[in-house]
Order: sequence, then structure tokens, then C-alpha cells
Amino acid sequence: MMERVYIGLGSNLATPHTQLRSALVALAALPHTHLVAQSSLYASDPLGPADQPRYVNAVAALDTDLSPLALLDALQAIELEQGRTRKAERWGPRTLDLDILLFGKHQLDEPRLTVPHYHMHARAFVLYPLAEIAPELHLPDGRALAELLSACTFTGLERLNELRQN
Ligand code: PH2
Ligand code: MG
Ligand code: MG
Repeated sequence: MMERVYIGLGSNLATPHTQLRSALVALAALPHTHLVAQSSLYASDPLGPADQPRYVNAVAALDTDLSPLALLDALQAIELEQGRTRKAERWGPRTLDLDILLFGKHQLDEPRLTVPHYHMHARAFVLYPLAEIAPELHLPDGRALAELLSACTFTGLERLNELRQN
């Protein structure tokens, strides 16, 4: 059965907006998957260590027949393809981060994958792009995205236009 999945995209190294554009092309090419929608790109202040560049973030909606772990494998392959290296530093800089935010109405708590994504309900750089493509969304626990948004400020976030993407 096709599931509607939301992916958070983030980058703060190696021309971030280019990283996100390539990642969207790669997502659109995944097997058994359709890219349904993509948000604008947003510049965002780094969450975590402050001595790193600003991020560019976006959210994409996919319909997929892949299982959650098969999709995770595919996303990690795209991250590696785009030069991702795993460093010890938590929340450190990265060329590309692809996070499964939501997988249909599933709630998963497995060693490799927690869905909904841990902190999505409080992150402006996730909630605002998500609301752009799915304003009526509800989380699996019933909370409305609109309600989460109203508790989360736009501070530190900047929607990028087509001409100024970095
Ligand atoms: N991702 C992180 C850590 N901090 N900050 C912003 N602004 N955007 C991110 O995507 C991000 C972050 C770890 O995944
Ligand atoms: Mg992340
Ligand atoms: Mg990640």
C-alpha cells in the first residue's frame, strides 16, 4: 500500500541549496516512489553548536511502496552519494541530512528509526516548510500541525526566493 511520507531535508556545507536541489532530484528517482510536493527552501539558524554555518532546510512529500527501513536505506545512500560523513559531534555540520519525519500514520520505535521524528513538533525549520505543503496535516497522535505551529516562532528562519538561494 502506498503511504504518504514527509522527508525533512537539511544542509549547511558545500553550497546547501545545491545539495537540496540534487537531493530532490534523487528523491524523485527513487523506485516505487513518487515525489508529490516540495516546499520552498528556507535559511535557518543552526540548532545545536552555534559555530557552524546557517542551514538550508525544506520538506518533501512522497508516496511510496517502500517499507520504512527500505526508505531509510535509500535516504542514507543519497546522503552518502552527496558526501555525507558521520562525525562524532551531535548536531554538527553536514552536506546533506534526509530525515523521515512522518510515515503515514505509523509510529515506529526501532533501533535505526523513530517516527515521527524526535523533535519535529518543536522545530520551526521543519514545521513551516511542512505547513507549506500540508497545512491540514495531523500527527499520528492526533495533534494538528496548525496547533504545533502556533506554539513555534518563525524566529531564525527565512524563506528564500528563487534568486537568492544561499
Ligand atoms: N539539523 C541538525 C542540527 N541542527 N539546524 C538547522 N537549522 N537545520 C537542521 O536541519 C539541523 C540543525 C541535525 O540533523
Ligand atoms: Mg536531522
Ligand atoms: Mg538525520
